[in-house]
Amino acid sequence: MKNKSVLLFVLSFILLACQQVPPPDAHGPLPADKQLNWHQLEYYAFVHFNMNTFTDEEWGFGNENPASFNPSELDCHQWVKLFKEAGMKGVIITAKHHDGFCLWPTATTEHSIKNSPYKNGKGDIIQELSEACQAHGLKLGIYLSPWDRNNEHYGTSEYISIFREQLRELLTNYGDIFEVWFDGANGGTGYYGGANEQRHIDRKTYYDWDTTYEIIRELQPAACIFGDGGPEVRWVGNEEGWAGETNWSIIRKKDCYAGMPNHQQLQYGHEDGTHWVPAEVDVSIRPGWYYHTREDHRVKSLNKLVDIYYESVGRNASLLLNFPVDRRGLVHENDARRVLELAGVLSEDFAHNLAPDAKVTASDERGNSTKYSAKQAIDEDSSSFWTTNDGTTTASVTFEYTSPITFNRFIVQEYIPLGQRVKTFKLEAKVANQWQLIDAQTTIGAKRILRLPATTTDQIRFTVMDAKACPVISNIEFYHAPQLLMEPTFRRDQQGLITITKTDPEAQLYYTTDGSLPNQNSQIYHKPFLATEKTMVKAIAIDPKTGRQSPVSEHNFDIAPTHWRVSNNMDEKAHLIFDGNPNTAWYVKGNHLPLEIIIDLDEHQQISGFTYLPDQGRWAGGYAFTYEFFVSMDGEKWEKPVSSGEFSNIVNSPVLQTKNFKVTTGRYVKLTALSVERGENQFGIAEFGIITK
Ligand code: FUL
Repeated sequence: MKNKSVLLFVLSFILLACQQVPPPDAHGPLPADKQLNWHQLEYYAFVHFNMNTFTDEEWGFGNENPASFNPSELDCHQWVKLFKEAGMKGVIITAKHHDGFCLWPTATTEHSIKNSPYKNGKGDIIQELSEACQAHGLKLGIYLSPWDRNNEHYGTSEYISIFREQLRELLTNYGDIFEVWFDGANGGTGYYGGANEQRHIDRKTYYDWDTTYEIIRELQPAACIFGDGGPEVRWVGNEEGWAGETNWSIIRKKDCYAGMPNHQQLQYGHEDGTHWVPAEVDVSIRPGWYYHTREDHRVKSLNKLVDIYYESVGRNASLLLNFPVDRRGLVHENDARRVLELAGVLSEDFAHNLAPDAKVTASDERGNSTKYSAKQAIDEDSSSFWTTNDGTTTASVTFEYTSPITFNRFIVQEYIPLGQRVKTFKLEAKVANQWQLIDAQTTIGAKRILRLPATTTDQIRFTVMDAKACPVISNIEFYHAPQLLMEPTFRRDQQGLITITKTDPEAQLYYTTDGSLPNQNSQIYHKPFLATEKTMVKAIAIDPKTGRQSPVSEHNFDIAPTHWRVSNNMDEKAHLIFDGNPNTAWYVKGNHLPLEIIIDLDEHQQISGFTYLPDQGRWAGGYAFTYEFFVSMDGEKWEKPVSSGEFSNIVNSPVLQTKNFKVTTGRYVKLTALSVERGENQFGIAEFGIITK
């Protein structure tokens, strides 16, 4: 009898522990259901394909002729199949960019595909993409630029009605839309129906965004709305492909809007945020967002893409990777190959999860309930979680293995339906009977992935050191990723000495300068070599032990700037713009605009273009925006500019700017910054180069 009542007591205790311990209360701003669905996507494609593809621009002025838009082999199935194979879950397309050209036969303007030669004006690329997405099971998103440099009414309320009508068409006729993407670039010069003028708008009031959002919520209630500061998904504050290591999914909404100053704070979110507005990392696989033949060889390297993945998806953000679809209407072979290489690396990195093999114990489990035990974090079920008693903001989980494991990747996820809570955490491993710190970090959020030095151990300890409320962890994983053989990188100094660098000490470098693909039979690289003429260098790293090969990297060097000098400025640092080092910059300063540099090339050259790399510093400024470029025989007589215009999008994306023009002979060149962005009266240059015939 006595035994029976003990048993009953124990049983009811267990039952209580299992079933009746309530989960923790939610903490802080929470994600809406549609945002929770969006968090699941993690990785999806951006497609910049529109008028700029055909005019070789990044930002069209708005006066382009619809007749220019004419892809020869457009195949949305090719894009979507590739994206799917690469592991992506959706695609967002530039239905209308700043130049106003519409990829669908809208009733709102004549500036659309219906007046282009494509399918004799009967084409509809949003329809084609929507069908391809449905056929291959990807989600469709829409980029609709609020700024419209074509529309005559831009700047008035009439344009707002047109813009909303365009949105209605897009959200009504093409099935489910998962994200609506509003760009932050707004107002400025444009064609505007022939007015050719500057139009300013008040970014905070002009669009009356709340009314526009109502349309989206009515027509596509499941779609998330992207904008610089949200409302539902936010920009990450740069176009370089990274989120902050500290990255809160919450922001103080009142401080965030398109064109906000200090938009860099979007990289990190706000610990005291008032709304759930998670970050999306948008970055292009090439320097530009749009296709330019000259960038066929400038597809981001595999290691860069791997970094981008880990620094976006691995830092509590999603990754929106852009493909500049080419003039045929296809994703270019080089881009396709590279993104599949990335998929290959990721599937090798995350091939075998070592966490479920461990015996896990936690320092604290809520109400001693199995429902919230540490096991729930390694069960590969994201709806279950480990959590602690209320008031506990420091707690650990220890993983024990019967025999040592080696790991170099760590994944941890918070159960975000209850809010983002963890402020700091660390990871330790027992090595030679001592706990050793492997890494200490700040926020977690929907997903945090750490790349770590490979560690062999039979005990690992994960500790939440500080949290806003008791930690709620839905998932923990460990992996042992293979070493990645990185492609070599190049640098050439002012004298013309080319240095090739590898990251793997074991590997051997091979290279060619005749355009052929390098292999084990090519020239072995031992030390820097001289190349002062136009030279295409290709290199590969090969591990002699395993035979593993890096991807091939290549660089097209023009003539070396051996004897060049800035002739209108004696500053001793001016040579930094020719030193081949993108991380050193020089500034032309003055009391007023324009600011100019004159370069003496030492000899006459046949010049067909120039390159300008702005200061690459993270908080740099002095970006030339509108410019003129001149060529002169003697440095005294300057004719009309051989090239002029703008370095579109330079502030968001300060990548190498390339301008081509008709071949002109001269010894002196002049680059004039008519206007600069970020920093008055200073014009910053990291590198300057010319393109010879
Ligand atoms: C920027 C735009 O100005 C670029 O052209 C591009 O569309 C990028 C995704 O957003 O702000």
